[in-house]
Amino acid sequence: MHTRQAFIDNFADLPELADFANTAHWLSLRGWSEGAGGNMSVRIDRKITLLRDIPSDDYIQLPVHVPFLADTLIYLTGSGTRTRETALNPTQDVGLYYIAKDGQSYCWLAGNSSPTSELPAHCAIHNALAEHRPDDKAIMHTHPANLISLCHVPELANSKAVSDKILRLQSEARLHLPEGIGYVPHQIPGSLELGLASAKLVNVHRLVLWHMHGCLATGTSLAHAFDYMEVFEKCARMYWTLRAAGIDPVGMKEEDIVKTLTEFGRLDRYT
Ligand code: 2HA
Ligand code: ZN
Repeated sequence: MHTRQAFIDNFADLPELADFANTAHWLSLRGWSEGAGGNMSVRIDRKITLLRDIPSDDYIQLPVHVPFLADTLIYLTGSGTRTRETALNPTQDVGLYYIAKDGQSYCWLAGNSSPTSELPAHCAIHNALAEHRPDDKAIMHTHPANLISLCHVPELANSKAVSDKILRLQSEARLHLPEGIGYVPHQIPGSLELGLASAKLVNVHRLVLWHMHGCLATGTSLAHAFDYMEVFEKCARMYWTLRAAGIDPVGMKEEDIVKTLTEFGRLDRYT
């Protein structure tokens, strides 16, 4: 819990906190974010009135330059926070941060003041989203068992293979995720390298699977990011159910996928 004096007085009323609470509730129900696993952030570019000027000493240098986040605000879950508690008390677990005009430093404004160790990674990914897919303002990272299990199949441990195999198992999956799933080979959890590798992939991919770790989803809100995660997780669950029944599923025919994407005008996003 923070003991510092917040820079805004209406933190509890900000609308994004409901998105955090609701999504944390569902992450917890799904069992995807065990313990303090996972983290979430939301970027906002509207202006917020501060109670006073931010002292220059309050700024903390970022290890990455994020010019597309200059002068924006980011909500981020705190280090060690548990989704099952964030759902009940978002003002305690979520912090609000300001990214300076130079895009090289940040400072805390309100709420939880010990950000997840993945703050630089989240900033790097938001920077890529702000540049390439500005409507997508939410990032959710979590550890769904059926998705992590896919990384244990060597021939599925890359973007093309996992997308082709898993998103074929249900007729609307590829419609939600025409570009397929991005894949980041092993990186140290919480590292900037993991964030930078993900930032490169979110240019096109809504979902990025982290080798033997978990998955990152992006969306216009946390609820939308959760939707994409659910689609992928459902297909992975079907995959494991079929494998357990002794079936190695072939899934939809290529021509049926192409027909479906054509019908919905999304073939140009299919790679
Ligand atoms: O503990 O999941 O990847 C939060 C995480 C880090
Ligand atoms: Zn994680």
